[in-house]
Amino acid sequence: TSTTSSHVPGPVPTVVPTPTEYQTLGETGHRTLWVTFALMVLSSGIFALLSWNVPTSKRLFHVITTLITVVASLSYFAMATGHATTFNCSTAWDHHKHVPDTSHQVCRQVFWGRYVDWALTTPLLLLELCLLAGVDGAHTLMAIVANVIMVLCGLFAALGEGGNTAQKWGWYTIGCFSYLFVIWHVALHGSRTVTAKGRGVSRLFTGLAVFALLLWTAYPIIWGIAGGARRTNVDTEILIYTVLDLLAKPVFGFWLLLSHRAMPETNIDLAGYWSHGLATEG
Ligand code: RET
Repeated sequence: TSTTSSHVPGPVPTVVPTPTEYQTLGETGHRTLWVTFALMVLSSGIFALLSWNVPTSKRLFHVITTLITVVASLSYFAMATGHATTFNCSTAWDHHKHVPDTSHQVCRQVFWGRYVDWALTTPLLLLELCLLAGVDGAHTLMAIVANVIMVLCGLFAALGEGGNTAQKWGWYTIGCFSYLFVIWHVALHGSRTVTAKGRGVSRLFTGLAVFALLLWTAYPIIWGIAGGARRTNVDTEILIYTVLDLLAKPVFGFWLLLSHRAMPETNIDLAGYWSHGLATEG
């Protein structure tokens, strides 16, 4: 009387579904996205109008500034209509005991459209600062590429494994190093070259650069608290980024364009480059 164990009925394994908590935007966040979209469109229109009586050869700053808010308008339109967003799910985290909380998982809404926006607009903002200060092409290019790497690191951190993983905080750390490289390049080379442009341009550059430095530094801090550690809700995250985006794009843009208009020495002669490209040496 031998029985084969494979025929002995055993307990049927039951799969207990892990409850999921969705962290998604609410009515406030949704409205904020639409209002920001409207303000970005309005700013783009005003920036375009400001170049009305300016000859094309002197419109460089107008063109770049307008492009920045146009890109932001597109990104906010996408986010407000529910595009450019996904959910990043992971086991919950117990903030008191500092251990994973396996009782449920958390799926948080991530707006990856922001990173597309930043990847295009932050290089343009840097380009404006570098052009204003007269930073050479080599250092401008390095700052811009490091800046794109910084934004991509943020995107990988946001879309990679959720929870408190080495992957997420690893990407974040690499992004922060890239950011330090950007600051170092623009501040060091900008402050060196701008002095040749006189006191007026120096003061304008210093004002804009310090304003940008303070604002930009807030982004990785907010990212760490909201997107990274998930300690704020999605609506609060949207509100804070909106305030920062409005200061970093339209307010920065108005400051630059209105000062530029009053200061002929900020004009940059790109006429030859525009029409003929760069000449060879010798
Ligand atoms: C991330 C995460 C990775 C580390 C660092 C970041 C910095 C982001 C910055 C964004 C600036 C955005 C601006 C938008 C303009 O409207 C990507 C958050 C350092 C500096 C100025």
